[in-house]
Amino acid sequence: MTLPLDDTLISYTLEDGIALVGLNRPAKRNAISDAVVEALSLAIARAEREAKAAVLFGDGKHFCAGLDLAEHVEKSPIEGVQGSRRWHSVFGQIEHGTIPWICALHGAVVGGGLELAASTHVRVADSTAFFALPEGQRGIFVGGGGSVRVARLMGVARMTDLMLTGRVVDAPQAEAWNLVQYVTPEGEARAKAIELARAASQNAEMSNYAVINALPRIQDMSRDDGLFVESFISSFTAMTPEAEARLRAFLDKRVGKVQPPGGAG
Ligand code: 1HE
Repeated sequence: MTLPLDDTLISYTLEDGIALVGLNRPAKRNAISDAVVEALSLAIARAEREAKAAVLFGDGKHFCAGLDLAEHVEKSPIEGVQGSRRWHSVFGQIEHGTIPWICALHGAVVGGGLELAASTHVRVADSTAFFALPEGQRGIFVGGGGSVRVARLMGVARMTDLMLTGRVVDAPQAEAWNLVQYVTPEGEARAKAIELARAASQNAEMSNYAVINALPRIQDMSRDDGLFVESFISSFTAMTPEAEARLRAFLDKRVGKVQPPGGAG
């Protein structure tokens, strides 16, 4: 299916090596249509070409209202399957790509919006963020990878509860449930996400690649296979010239030590 590419649906800015990618359909609460998915795919590819890390956020009052229900109601069963597989592929571009993605969440993070957030590597929510999976109420099921990614983040019992009962979770609860790693005051999630993206962008490229690509795959392996694969990735990563330069810099006391939280010490 060829869709007209509408690059107004996703905003893209490159700032000091960090790609800032925005869901830019605030009148529809950033609901994800097929065209949004295609525009997002292009933005991800561009970010991978020119950025060392990326931040994903939503414009307007909400991060994302999930699947575009107006578009979905017109679809045949096979178009539904194809659409879901396309979401998997594009969200997979984020999850198993080449650069770290940090997402900044506020307002509604629901349905497919939560599935999209779950494909990024670190999630920051401000105090206005709320999380829900209203698929059951709409007569549908998750289709953007939620049964795998969201269930692994918060646990299948909690996800089942949200989907069966329509429970809506606030930002502190989402942090306690491992859906997000940071909670900020209102309006500060994006700045925090940019700060974290900058920190991640300073790491060795190969280390970041291993964190993004090896760590989640190892979770899918048996314990013994995971430990075995870890040894090879560990050795391979340490043998890159960049690793050697970084190790020498530490040994020669040319770079800072690990500081306790708060920085003093
Ligand atoms: C939409 C959508 C949408 C808003 N698809 N058009 N997602 C949901 O079930 C969530 C549905 N949305 C809401 O519950 C609310 O819109 C919000 C809580 C997110 C925001 O409320 P509010 O008061 O700020 O906005 P609003 O007035 O409800 O919506 C503004 C417009 O956005 C309105 O259109 P308008 O033409 O009347 O102005 C809404 O119809 C439109 N809009 N959300 C289409 N989702 C791959 S499987 C994933 C499955 C799912 O994601 S299921 C969850 C779907």
